[in-house]
Amino acid sequence: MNNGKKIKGLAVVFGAFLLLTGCGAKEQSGSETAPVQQFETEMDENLIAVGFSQVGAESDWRAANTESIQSALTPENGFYLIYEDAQQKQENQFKAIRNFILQEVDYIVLSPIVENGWDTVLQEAKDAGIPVILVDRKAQVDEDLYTCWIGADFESEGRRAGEWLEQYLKEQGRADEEINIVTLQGTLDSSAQLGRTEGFAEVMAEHDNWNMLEMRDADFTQAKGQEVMESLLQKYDDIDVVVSENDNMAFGAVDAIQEAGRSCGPDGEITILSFDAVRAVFDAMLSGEINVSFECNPLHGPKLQEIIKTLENGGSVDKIQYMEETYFDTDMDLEELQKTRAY
Ligand code: GYE
Repeated sequence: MNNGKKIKGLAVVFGAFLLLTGCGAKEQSGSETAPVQQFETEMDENLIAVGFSQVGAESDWRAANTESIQSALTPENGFYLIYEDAQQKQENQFKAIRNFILQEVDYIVLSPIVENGWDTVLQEAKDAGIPVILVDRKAQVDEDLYTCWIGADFESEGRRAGEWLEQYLKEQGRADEEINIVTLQGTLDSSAQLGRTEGFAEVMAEHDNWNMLEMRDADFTQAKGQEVMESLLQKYDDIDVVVSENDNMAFGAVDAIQEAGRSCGPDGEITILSFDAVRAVFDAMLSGEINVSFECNPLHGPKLQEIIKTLENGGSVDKIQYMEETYFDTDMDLEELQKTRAY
C-alpha cells in the first residue's frame, strides 16, 4: 500500500472526525479540539489505519479478545486503531463499518455478532477497496467479500463437550441412565452458538437416553445466564446436566442453582459443562462448582498483526485460520494451570 493512499485516508479520518464529534466552526472549545490535534500527529507517522468493530463487552472472553487486539495494533507496531464497541447490536456494527469506509481506513476488522445480514455492508467495503478481516465469529457471505477469518472451531468444541460427557457418565456408572440436559445458548445465530450447539447435538444423536429438555438463549452474559437458569429450575426439577455455551452464563447458572438450594459441580447434583476457559472458571472449578470448560482462545491480536503486515508487504494469507485450543476439568492440576493462564 503506498504512502499516498494512507495520507489521503487519514486526511479523511481527520475530516470525518470533525463531523462525528460535531466539532465544527461554530463550537470550538479547547476540549473538543484536543483529539483532532492527536489525529494530526498520527497522520505524520504514516500508520496503517485499522477500524475494528467489536461485538461488545459481554464476557471475560470478549474483554481478553479486545485487549489482545488493542495491544497488538498499537502505534509502536505501526498501526492507528479505531475501536468501536457495538454493544451486541448488529445495527451498531453497520454504522461502524460505514464510518470506517467514510474515513478510508486501510483495513476493517470485524467480529460479526451474528452470521447473517452482512452482504450489503461488506459489499460497500469491497466497493471502497478496503480489505475486511473477520475475527472470532463468521459471516455467511460470498468468500470474495472478506480477505480471511481467524477464530475457533466451535463445532469441534461442542463435539468435545459431548464426548467428555459420554466419558464422564461412563466413569460414574451412569452411561445407561436417562440424562436430562438443558442448554444455555449464546446469542442466537452467532458462530459460537451455532457451532457449539451443532457439535454437541452430533454426540447427543448417538445417545437415546440423553434428553434435551430445553435450549434457551442467554446472550452470553452472566445476568441472562442466571435469569434463564432460574426459570429452568422452576420448570424442571430433574435437570442432570447444564451445557452453558460460555463461562459467564455458567457463573450465572451456578448462582441460580445455589440460590434455589441445589448443588452443582463434581460432588453436586447438576453437572456443568462450559466453554471459553477464562481465568475465573478455574476458580469455579477449584471450588467444585463447574465440572469442565472447553477452551476457546481469544488472543487474536498477534495473528491479526502478522496477517496485516503480510498483506501490506504484498503477500497472501490463508482464508481460514484456526486458533489452537484444549480443555480443562477438575481431574487436572488446575491451581498450577491457572498460574500461567493469559486470560
Ligand atoms: O465464547 C463468549 C463471547 O464468540 C467465541 O463470545 C466468542 C464467544 C465467547 O461472548 O464468551
